[in-house]
Amino acid sequence: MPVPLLSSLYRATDGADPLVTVDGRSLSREELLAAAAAVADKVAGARAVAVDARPELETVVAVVGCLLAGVAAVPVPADAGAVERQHILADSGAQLWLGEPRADVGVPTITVDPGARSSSSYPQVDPAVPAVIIYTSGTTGAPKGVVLSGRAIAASVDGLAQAWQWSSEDVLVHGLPLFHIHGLILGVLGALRIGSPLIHTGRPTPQRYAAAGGTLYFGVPTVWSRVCADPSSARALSAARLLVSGSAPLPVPVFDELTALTGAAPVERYGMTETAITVSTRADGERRPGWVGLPLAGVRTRLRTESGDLAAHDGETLGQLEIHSPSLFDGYLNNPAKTAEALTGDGWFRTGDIAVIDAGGFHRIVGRASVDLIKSGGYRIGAGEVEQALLAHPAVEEAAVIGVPDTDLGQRIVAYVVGAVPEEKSLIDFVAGTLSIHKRPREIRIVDALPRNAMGKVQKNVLLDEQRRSRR
Ligand code: MLC
Ligand code: AMP
Repeated sequence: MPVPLLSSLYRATDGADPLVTVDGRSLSREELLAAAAAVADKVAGARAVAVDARPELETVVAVVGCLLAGVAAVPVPADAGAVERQHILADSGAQLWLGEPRADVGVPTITVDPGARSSSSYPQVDPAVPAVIIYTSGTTGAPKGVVLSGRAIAASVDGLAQAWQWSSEDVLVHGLPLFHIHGLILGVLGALRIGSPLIHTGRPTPQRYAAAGGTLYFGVPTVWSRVCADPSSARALSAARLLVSGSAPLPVPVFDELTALTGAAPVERYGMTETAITVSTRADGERRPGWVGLPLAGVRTRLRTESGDLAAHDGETLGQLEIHSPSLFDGYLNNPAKTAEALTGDGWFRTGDIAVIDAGGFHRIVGRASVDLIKSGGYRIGAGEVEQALLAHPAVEEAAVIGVPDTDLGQRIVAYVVGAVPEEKSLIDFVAGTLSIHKRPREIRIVDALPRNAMGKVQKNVLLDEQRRSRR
């Protein structure tokens, strides 16, 4: 009999100690189970349910309720604009909206009450059924729904528990968004599987991290670089057992500074929505700046060169990273063609990341194969979706979007636009309001024409070169 995904919820513990705290509001194990059962009572029988995934206790109760009932939870980004929200609702076929009522949501709404209690008990859910559907960006088009089973999530969390010696003795702290795998899958479902109390800080600010007093901390590199910029908060984290970075490359200077300020090197781990977390450095192993470590238990990795051959694991030869893992997704929802494209004939996932692997099995992520997949603040953003959003503005005739290196965000979205655009800010707000706030360009450059090659294709390298020159 497999262990239920949220196994710690079924482990009798004494007392009313908080198991989950979000922005100062807490629930004990028993309270969470009973509040989530009240949600399960209302959603049972649905196929998929949308969750308004704000950084609030309600989101945790809603997602756990869906999992109890065996209903796929579809977290909707808290900062989603109208077009993105409608796309997720329509594409996922969500039958209910768990959240505050909204005029633009056409399915029945159920408000979530963390104070509700139900004594219903639910049979163990088949680990093969979809547990969550998370929308993530590709290079072009609207975000795709990544279907993750309970089995895949459990495999990734168990691999990390082993690598990090993550146990119920840990207190996990983070303040990451609750609509991606980092904050939601690892940061909430992971904690509930392991049984380590979670303190979600509402926002991932250095001061809130410092005040939380945990043993295990999660952050994206932008969070860690902001922690380093606040040395007294950074020093307060020296009492923690592990600081973990992921979702984007941790710059070596940030790794070094964090090590100097806290007295311990951060642990880095690598993952993707489609694969969950697959590679990590170990609590008791080497932590090498710029490298993300070894495959988790059950994970196999390989590199493929441009010519299609397998690349040597010699620490130097670059290749596209492919992954075989029990934590792989079940496919993109409603999109068998894209699913087939993403997998090799023998069932390995093509990550689209360029990497090297050394003879000892250590991995270094060198970059993305495509310039059109941007990582900004740890968020994955497709250049194509931002370009489409810009083109929907009546004043925009042409648009090209690039990710420019940025010390705070890793990459910053810059949009080159042709058209009689009234002012930059209105265009930025337009994208923030249709797509989502975190996908807005940080800078708009209005130009007479975009550089194109003989085939008419925009030469993004020319734009990137121009940015490089202007930063010198
Ligand atoms: C700014 N704001 C606007 C706006 N411009 N609001 C409306 N319209 C506009 N035009 C407001 C925002 O609402 C927000 O308000 C505030 O300005 C700050 O927004 P921001 O500048 O975008 O936030 P920022 O400080 O840059 O955020 C940094 C960050 C964030 C690190 C906190 O990028 C973040 O949370 N990143 C984590 C992403 C993540 O979890 N990725 C994991 C993907 S999974 P207010 O009031 O709300 O503050 C993955 C796999 C793996 O990658 O391996 O893990
Ligand atoms: P997402 O789809 O949002 O889950 O983003 C996955 C992508 O984030 C990967 O394909 C990588 O490009 C990037 N990523 C995640 N973790 C790391 C890491 N530790 N180092 C470098 N890149 C990372």
